[in-house]
Amino acid sequence: MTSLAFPYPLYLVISERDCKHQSFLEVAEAAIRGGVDLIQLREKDCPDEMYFLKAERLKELTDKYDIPLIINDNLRVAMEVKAFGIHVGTTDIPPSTIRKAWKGCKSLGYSLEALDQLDTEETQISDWLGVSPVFKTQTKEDTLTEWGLEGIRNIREKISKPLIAIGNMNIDNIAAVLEAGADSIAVVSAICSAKNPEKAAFELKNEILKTI
Ligand code: TZP
Ligand code: MG
Repeated sequence: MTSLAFPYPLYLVISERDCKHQSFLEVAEAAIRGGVDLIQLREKDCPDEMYFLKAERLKELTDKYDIPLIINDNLRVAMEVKAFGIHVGTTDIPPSTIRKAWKGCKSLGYSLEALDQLDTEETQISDWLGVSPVFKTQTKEDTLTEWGLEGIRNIREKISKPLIAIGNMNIDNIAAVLEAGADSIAVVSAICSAKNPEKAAFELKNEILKTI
């Protein structure tokens, strides 16, 4: 039984580029209807003005459904759209800088790429950790550690912060990943590449609810 330390068990990470069959806003809305609990907008190589416009449109949608919006790696955009929070990786703006600059940040996520990060101040002041990646994925190839189930168990023993599992999460491995100690399942392609994102989200959520 996994605790709901992080009450968003199905976490969609979305970008325009990763949405194969519909616009990112259509995918986001379908995914929310299917049961996604939180959305992170993750645009890479996107000028601030364009990032802001996408975030603003997505924020309107997430507000309509009362779903939290997280912005990946752009503090200015996150603050301007009054997002729920931000997610950063180890080579992005450090969590300590975000805490100082953005008092309104309600949720600060940090990618965990190596065990020696666990003892750092940056990890300690973050609200939750992205276990990144759990399994090898074509969606993001510049990764360091493929944690696997053993990696999740190991991290779980060492830290009580919410763990968000990301990297090739799909209907076949969700149960094992939650049982290993993850609190939330984050997906890109399992929803963004699906012909029917609402159905994909619904099935993923069902699988999660059977396990937690
Ligand atoms: N961070 C670690 S893996 C990953 C990110 C953003 C991509 C996950 O994509 P997918 O398609 O769910 O494997
Ligand atoms: Mg980064």
